[in-house]
Amino acid sequence: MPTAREADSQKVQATPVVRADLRKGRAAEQKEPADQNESALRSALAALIPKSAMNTFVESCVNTVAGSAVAVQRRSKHHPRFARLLKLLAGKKNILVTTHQHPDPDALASAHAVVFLLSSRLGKDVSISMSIKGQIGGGLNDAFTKHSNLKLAPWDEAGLLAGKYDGIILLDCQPMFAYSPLPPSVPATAVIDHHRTRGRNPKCPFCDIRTDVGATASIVFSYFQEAKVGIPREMAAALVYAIETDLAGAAGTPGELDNIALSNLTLLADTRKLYQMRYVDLPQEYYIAYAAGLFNALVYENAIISHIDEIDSLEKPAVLADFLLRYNKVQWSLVTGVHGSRLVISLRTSSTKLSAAEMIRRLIRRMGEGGGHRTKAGGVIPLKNVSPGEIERVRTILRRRYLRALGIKNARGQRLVPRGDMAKS
Ligand SMILES: [Mn+2]
Repeated sequence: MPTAREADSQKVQATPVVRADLRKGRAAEQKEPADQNESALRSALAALIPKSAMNTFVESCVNTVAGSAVAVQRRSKHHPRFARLLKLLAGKKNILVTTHQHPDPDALASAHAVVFLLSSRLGKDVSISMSIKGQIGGGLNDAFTKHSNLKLAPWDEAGLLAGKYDGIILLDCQPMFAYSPLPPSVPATAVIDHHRTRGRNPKCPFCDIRTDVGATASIVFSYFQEAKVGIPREMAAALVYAIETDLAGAAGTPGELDNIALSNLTLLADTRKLYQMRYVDLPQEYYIAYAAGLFNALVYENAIISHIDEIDSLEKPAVLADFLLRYNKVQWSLVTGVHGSRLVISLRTSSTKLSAAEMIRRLIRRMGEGGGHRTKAGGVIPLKNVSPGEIERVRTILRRRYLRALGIKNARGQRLVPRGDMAKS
């Protein structure tokens, strides 16, 4: 058992390594962060850095961050999760790493990072591939895919059914979810996720589901800490962006692990890449969806609801719901969009009285499927046909249930953007 003092010195020792990387401008590609050559580094650095107020400031920042990283590492010593996963994958020859259909940055970055991490630990003769079922939608997710240099193998449904893979890792999703890529007859070896489910955890040999964590990417970060594997700068940028976007709309509620992951990854991240991911070029459809979302938005006391038609990617209702939740008078935001022959629903809340996951269940009861977290949830309702009448019928049911669940009696909504203002130009 290390004494408190030893534990403290561990904390300090991690610092010069990070600082050295910062000075070199590249914290990546480093396989053994702490431990090695530390005293040498520390004295070299002491000689290099003249004591100034700025250095003291940087040092204290780095100390704080390194301390929290060490805490994650220490905790994982008592609950080794990644070690358990590695053990389970020993001897496997063909491993599939996958995530939900219509993946978002958290899903994509997490899967990408797990491929990297496993490749660094499993032998060369093991094939580890990342594959996504279906298309990656246009807009933000598509742009993210390009910026993060993902290598995707084509989805092989027939191979999957024929038992081509002897190990399957499912991230940011669970086998019984509507958007799971796995056929019911194909079990996952490992499930790593942060979504809430009503029932029990899925049955699988390795199950790491932490609903108090804001992003699957944060859980994956903790594996890197446990395995002491360095994170390349581009990957760190992708992971920061992934955590940020999953936390959007739930602002102010990152969990402890998210905070630690964000502060550490920010030090490592290629900031140019991160900036590119944050400010991607957007296609015209984005502006059309935003315009419709704003134009159709109705406010009922502390709840807002809006609709967009014909979406080409599932992220649009989600992005709009996040944006509408920021209206300073509301605590609930609901946006629907028509995707093929389904109505897609995104729900956001800043209220602590009722979780978004519970609300979505009430909204789509006996009509569709959905789920989510405390502050964010989503669902899909199959439409009998895509006629305006059918779409309106389902939307009316949703609105009634929404208002009833929130105890809102006044069924007359106020426009967020009055019509006159919208028409002026
Ligand atoms: Mn996620």
